[in-house]
Amino acid sequence: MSEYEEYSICKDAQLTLKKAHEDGVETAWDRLKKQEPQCGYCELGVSCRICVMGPCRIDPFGEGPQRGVCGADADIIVARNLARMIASGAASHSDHGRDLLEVLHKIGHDKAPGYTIKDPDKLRRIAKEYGVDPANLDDKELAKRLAEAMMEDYGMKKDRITFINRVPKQRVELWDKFRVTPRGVDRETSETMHRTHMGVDNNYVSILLHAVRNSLSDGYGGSMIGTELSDIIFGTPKPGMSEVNLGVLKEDHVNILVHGHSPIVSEMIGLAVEDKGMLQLAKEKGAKGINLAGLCCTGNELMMRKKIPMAGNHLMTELTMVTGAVEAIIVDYQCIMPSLGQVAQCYHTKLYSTSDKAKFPNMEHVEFTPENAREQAFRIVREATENFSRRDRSKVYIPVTPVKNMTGFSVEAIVEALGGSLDPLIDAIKAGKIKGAVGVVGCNNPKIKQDSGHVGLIKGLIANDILVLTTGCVNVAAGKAGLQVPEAKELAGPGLREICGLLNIPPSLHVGSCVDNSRIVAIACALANAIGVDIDKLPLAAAAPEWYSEKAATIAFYAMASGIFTVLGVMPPILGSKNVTQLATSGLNDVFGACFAVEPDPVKAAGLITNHIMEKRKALGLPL
Ligand code: SF4
Ligand code: MSK
Repeated sequence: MSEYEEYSICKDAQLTLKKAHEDGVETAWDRLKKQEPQCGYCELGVSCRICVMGPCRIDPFGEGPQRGVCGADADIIVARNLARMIASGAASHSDHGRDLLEVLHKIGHDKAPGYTIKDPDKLRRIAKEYGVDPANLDDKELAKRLAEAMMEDYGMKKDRITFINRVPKQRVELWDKFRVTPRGVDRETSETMHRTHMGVDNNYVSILLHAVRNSLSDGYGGSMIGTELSDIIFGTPKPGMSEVNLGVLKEDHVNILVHGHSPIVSEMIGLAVEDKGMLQLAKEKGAKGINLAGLCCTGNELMMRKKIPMAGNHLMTELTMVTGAVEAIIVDYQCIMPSLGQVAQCYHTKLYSTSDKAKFPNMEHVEFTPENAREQAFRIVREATENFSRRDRSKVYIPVTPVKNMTGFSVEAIVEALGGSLDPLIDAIKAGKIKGAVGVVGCNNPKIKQDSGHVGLIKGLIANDILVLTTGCVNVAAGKAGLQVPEAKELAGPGLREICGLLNIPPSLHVGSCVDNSRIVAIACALANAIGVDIDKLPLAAAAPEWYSEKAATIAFYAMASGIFTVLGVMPPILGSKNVTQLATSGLNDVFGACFAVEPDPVKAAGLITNHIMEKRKALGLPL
């Protein structure tokens, strides 16, 4: 096995990594090696630098200090660190949602040229959920009123956020009982920061319960608002075919990549690359056209709605430039490695940051606002196209051809594919043709062979007749492995194969970006409501086999608190506290009817999840 086969299961990653080393480019894998051994205290979660009486560390072997200078023990320190991770994840998703809210509000005020309401029916449906009567209001007025109603969810005007109304009654009663029902999107994050300040909450259980509330303010608040508004403004996704891997780059085209999470910037870039004047300019520069492709979750947003191909997931972002065929990468925020500028120094790629809150070394900053987005997009696309002349054609290396990937499975699209209601899915689950469903979500992490966790787990699940829903970086992994095309039904068990054949869908469905995990919990709520049970009674699970990000920790928490058993492939930094570890891996079951497991081996993880699903089926009296 070559060194590169140890890093990734993907041919495009292996081959471009080899070239990266030949070109003298350093990647995340190289930097991980230089970091090793990583700090054991931090890995266990027992280091604290919350105040400057510290930094403090607890000796995990019991011989050295057992309390920080303030007196905090391992339980308090681990719980506070974990809660702060969750607050950061919730803040990231929710701030992304807020940016969309701002665009919606500005559409209502005619201050966002280029942005429109692409799904007016959904605007009306969501307005009703928010108690705004759409009758006699045009789209613009309604956009304004809905935006204002949603803004209240961010503050503390209400006693609970609005989308809690989607959650089964039994679950909300449980949340109310344990006082974890989220009140305001920003309020819960702010309270986490307050509680974890020195000298505030020093009970590890109540710190973690609030962390649950904070995560729910993301899943049913910021993320859910982000998803629904993206659909309203950019269109609700419908199924269709696209492509994945580095082969989506075109040797004879100007290649432009968009990277990050928000569709606000990429939507305008998408318009600019189709402009006739730009295409003319590309031809003058010797290119056949302009090719737009995505990375990470901005890529997922574009793929879901416009079927624009994806060049890669998290660990592919540096490697795209090694092809020598990328004229520009335009980033918004989240999961963008600060190393990109360093890699770009070795090639001709131009990098642009676009958000006031996300600037990077060796990247040009071209700030986008709802008012100027169209103009700025044209400026960047023009510069990228002109940059084609600087490409050294002798160095271009696109090592693979693209693989097909079916995409676009929004909740609405799934319901439509099922003929207008979730009943056929429920019937298939009841009959045992589909044993259950699992959200496989999250990132790449160089500590795990790239995409091996995702692909191994999905193959194991579908073979056991378990339907998979993917978001985030998993989509690219599953797509490259050929798991997200209708033909992949051949890898599924007999029941799932039959259903996929009838509906002409893959056994692993792409439901969107990281904020779109809210689609998965929305489906779980709808299933539970239709059957008349709480979510924890359903044969469902979630997994994040290669997670790295604080946002993934938040997603895992809101999945668990919704009653969904969640398996992580990478250990969170909690082992330094026996109490917190016990609570996370079993104690939470008594509260939420779900807890966490950590299992890096995807085959074993598939086994754990299958057993869990079978237990849930047995409890419901369904055939095994
Ligand atoms: Fe040390 Fe306590 Fe300050 Fe943390 S909060 S750094 S444990 S003194
Ligand atoms: S982009 S959060 S690396 S899934 Fe959403 Fe991928 Fe994880 Fe970022």
